[in-house]
Amino acid sequence: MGPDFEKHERMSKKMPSAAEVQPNDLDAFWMPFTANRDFKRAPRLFAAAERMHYVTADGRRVLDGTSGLWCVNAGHCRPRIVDAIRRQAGELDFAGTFQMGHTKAFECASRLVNIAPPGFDHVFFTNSGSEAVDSALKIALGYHRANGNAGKTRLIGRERGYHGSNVGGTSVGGIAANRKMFGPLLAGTDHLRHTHDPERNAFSRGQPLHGAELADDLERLVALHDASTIAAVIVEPVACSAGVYVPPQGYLQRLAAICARHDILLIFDEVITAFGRLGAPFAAEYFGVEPDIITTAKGITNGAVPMGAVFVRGKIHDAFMQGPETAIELFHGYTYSGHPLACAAALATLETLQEERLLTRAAALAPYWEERVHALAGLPHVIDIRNIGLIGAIEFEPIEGAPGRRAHARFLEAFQRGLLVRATGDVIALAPPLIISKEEIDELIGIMADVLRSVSD
Ligand code: PXG
Ligand code: PLP
Repeated sequence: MGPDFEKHERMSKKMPSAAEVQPNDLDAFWMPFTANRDFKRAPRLFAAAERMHYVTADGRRVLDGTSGLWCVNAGHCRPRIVDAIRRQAGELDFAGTFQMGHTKAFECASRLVNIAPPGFDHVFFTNSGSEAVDSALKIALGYHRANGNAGKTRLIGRERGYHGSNVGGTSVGGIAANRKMFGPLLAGTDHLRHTHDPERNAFSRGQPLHGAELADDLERLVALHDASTIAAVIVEPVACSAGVYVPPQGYLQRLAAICARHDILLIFDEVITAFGRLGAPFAAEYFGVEPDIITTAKGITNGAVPMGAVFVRGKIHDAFMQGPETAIELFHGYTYSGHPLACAAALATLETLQEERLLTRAAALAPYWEERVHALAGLPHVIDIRNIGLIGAIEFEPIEGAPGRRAHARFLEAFQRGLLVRATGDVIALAPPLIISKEEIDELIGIMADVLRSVSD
């Protein structure tokens, strides 16, 4: 045992266990998307997890109604995935993928394109959804330039869209709170109208009936900017983060047709919807739409190691492969693109998802889920309920002058009662791991109903 090891041991002995962390120790970590001061006055800390449950630092079991942050699709701490990461860490900790490689990255890419929609033959690795989005936007720009259309540079997002927190994703994102602090952001972006229409579509089950025509908003932007300046449109097939907006019937098909007509690339941001959330491996297949690029992350490794991936069609990859063979084709990438631990985790995740048929299980559960989620209609302040696949959303009438407070209060009460949900605006979003049983769905909805009855304001 060398001196380094002893030093490490001494240091680790000084580290408090999760159960010993006191509020004052919470100061250094500037938490993302969190009311830091409020959180640190009464922290909510997890110390362990298994399958459908978290265990808090003080030993309470909490049913996971959100798959962590929409990522733990196969449930927590699955042994095959844990073992694969452990083994990989001892075998090859790191190898770069710039002008070098390692076998797991190639194996992982090949396995992933096998389950991707037909035609998505190539995959570019990143470490998060945000990086996947920024990579996809750059690939779209490079694609048009390689094809002699260097003027096609404008990037179109959608109101209420979330595409991560990097500068590109924030720029095409459509959530005011995420944008307003950061100045003009990326030049040359614009946004489609969102599709939320509670007057016509409240309490829709699955895809709402009204709103396919909102896709024509892209024609408005084409008329304004001209198609020769537009590189790509990026949308989430189901817009989850800003409050769960299910696409109206026919909307995505219509958007894809307009993109094709104008040589505008269609990017589906499937960071949440890929890997089984809707009951198909990818939302593109679920909706029967053919985008040009698909961004993924989260469920790709079951949340166990950070990873993202951009899937591209052959025509896009091949457009870059025209120069001399010794020339680098895409000047873009991350130190940890295709990290060995992430690749090991992704391979083990894929095996778990396939062996347990989890990529399609949500389709079988969806009718029961829909029934149970909509049973919450009529409870106090509920103004809309939405669902698709294994996703649900309950929207509350906002308190005047205090938007978001109602959902936040219900999120806190649910946590006290042993259920993790996610509050966004005045919406509670639900997306449990795909291994959930019908009894656990009943338990989740039962706790939610108690919460909605017991919180009075
Ligand atoms: N695109 C989409 C569609 C996402 O949902 C990202 C990109 C960014 O991924 P990373 O890995 O960089 O976070 C996301 C992430 C929530 C919530 O509660 C949603 C996300 C992240 C954290 C919380 O809605 N989505
Ligand atoms: N900043 C500096 C100074 C770097 O050297 C690097 C990578 O080499 C980066 C940022 C980018 O880091 P990453 O590749 O992990 O995204």
